[in-house]
Amino acid sequence: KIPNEQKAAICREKGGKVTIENAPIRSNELKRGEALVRLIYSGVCHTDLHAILGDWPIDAKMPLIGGHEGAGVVVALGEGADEFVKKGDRVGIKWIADSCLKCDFCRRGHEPNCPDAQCSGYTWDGTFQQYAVASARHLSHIPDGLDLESASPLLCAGVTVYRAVKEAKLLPGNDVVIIGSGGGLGHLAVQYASNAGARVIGIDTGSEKEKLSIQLGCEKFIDFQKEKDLVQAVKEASSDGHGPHAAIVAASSPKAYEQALDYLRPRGTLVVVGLPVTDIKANVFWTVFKSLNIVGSYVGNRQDAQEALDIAARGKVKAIYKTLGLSDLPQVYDDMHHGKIAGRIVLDLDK
Ligand code: 8ID
Ligand code: ZN
Repeated sequence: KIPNEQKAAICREKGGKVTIENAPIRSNELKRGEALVRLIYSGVCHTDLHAILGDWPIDAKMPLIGGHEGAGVVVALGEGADEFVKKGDRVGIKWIADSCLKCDFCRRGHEPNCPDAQCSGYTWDGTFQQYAVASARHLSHIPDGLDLESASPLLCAGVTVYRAVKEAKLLPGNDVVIIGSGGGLGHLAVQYASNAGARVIGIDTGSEKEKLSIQLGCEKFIDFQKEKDLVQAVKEASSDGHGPHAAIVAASSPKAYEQALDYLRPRGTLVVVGLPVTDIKANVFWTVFKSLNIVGSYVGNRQDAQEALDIAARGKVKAIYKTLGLSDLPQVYDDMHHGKIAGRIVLDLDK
């Protein structure tokens, strides 16, 4: 039985706070293609914090229910939604809430680049609520053998870095640096990259994130707060001293981008993932002389999501998280702002 009311974390103004409130459930007004998902868990991504702070050039809807790593069960279907999901299916809500599936970009699998793409927890109410309305065609199917709790961080962090590893075009044996290797995205990037046969160098700070990075597969770890000459240290950490083949920036730090262009080896690839409010300053001469590649990587498509989940269901990748309650979200944002979170925080939406 679907109740009339639920708990949700709502942000009412840009730069404002989130408050836990009673909110209506739209179960009787599902539109064509929509499904109602009873969410049990949601991960908290740094993007959710950027959204409420208003960090980016595109505004989030307000009032906003944030969140885009939701895991739960389908409980109601709008007309036609049964083409994609059935009641009782275990599903995930990811960042791309919807896209047209008809345009040039969608047809090529570039769903995040669809001009009509909707984003969970940004342009479309997200997963910090117990019952979310979703576009059925963009729900991910959570494989058997993967519980909802451990699946949730994969729905953004996992998919995003899995795709970023693909964009890095690594060959087995290549060196890759993961910047932010102890964070939500980074700790999963370390695992997906090791799985792809790469040799992983982690950069982050503090002993907890160092331990996590090493435990998950980094062969070298560099603490960016302690290391005086980071560029030199990364080059030395690479197999042949010429620098790594790729750098995946999974940190919201402007500095990380400047340094990466300096330590990458000739023909190396900078994968732009972390979203600090900044420009990338690439020197033209060195970009040409070293023949560098700079590629933006924006979450992943439906297939990337399915693959990232399957790899985890097969036990090759495991999200490391701590579970708190929905009511703890304000504190989680505070800790995130201060860089105190190793791995991910998952919210139990009933607490
Ligand atoms: O599709 C995308 N491109 C996408 C998808 C999801 C998230 C982009 N993001 C963006 C987020 O908006 C955010 O800007 O990726 C960034 C990282 O998200 P996250 O993993 O959820 O954040 P986190 O858990 O806070 O981890 C960041 C880590 O970076 C470290 C921190 O210590 C933390 O562990 N870090 C920082 I801040 N500066 C660093 C530096 N200079 C650094 N690590 C190494 N060097
Ligand atoms: Zn995210």
